[in-house]
Amino acid sequence: SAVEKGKKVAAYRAVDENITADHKVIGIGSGSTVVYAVERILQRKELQHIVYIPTSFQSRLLITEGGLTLGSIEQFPEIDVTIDGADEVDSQLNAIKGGGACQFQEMVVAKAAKKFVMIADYRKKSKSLGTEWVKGVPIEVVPLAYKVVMQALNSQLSVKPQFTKLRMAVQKAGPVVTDNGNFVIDAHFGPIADPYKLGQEIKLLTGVLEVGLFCRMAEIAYFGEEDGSVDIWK
Ligand code: DER
Repeated sequence: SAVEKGKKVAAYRAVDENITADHKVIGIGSGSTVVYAVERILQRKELQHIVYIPTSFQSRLLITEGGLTLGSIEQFPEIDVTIDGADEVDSQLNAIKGGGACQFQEMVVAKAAKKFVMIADYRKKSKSLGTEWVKGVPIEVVPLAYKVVMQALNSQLSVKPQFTKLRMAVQKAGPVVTDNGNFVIDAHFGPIADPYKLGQEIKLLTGVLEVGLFCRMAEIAYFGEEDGSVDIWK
């Protein structure tokens, strides 16, 4: 499909332009686009010696099933480059992430990297966060606090959410449980004028572990187009 083709060309270009044989530690994000990044890494023999750091159980599987060297962020707290997907990206390279409920480990691994690179298909390009991705900003919360966080989201922020929803699992009864044993609340605000400020406000609410707003972090973003070309934002 055009979307899969877009994911692939973006991922391949990002790997080819950002990972070299002299890198020692690379962070691997989560989701479906990053699968193509690992596919490209596996095609390049000179990248096989590098240690790869996961951002989720899914990401860990990608690394181990590819036969790549798996490392932990505890062993390698300094990362050369982290490559990850995104749910929506604005022209300042602010992003909504967490569609796959992995944003806590993704944030740790992205922040530990000297260079953070995002890859996506054309659907993720946005003029303002909250206009293309309308499922809500993913917020990872400690389970016992999810109700009080929900209340705080609806009463203590400078902007009111249009909805706040506890993310329910599809093939498991009850809520989605993250790799860290937590819940996810999706809060939709409509177009977000100041994603950085909103992210900071939400992060301060008691019970919140991490917010899926990755602002002022990425150095470059690759978007695969339907015609197989790649649009690069930096
Ligand atoms: O959940 C996440 O943060 C993923 O990186 C997600 O944002 C991208 O998933 P996709 O590559 O399957 O669109």
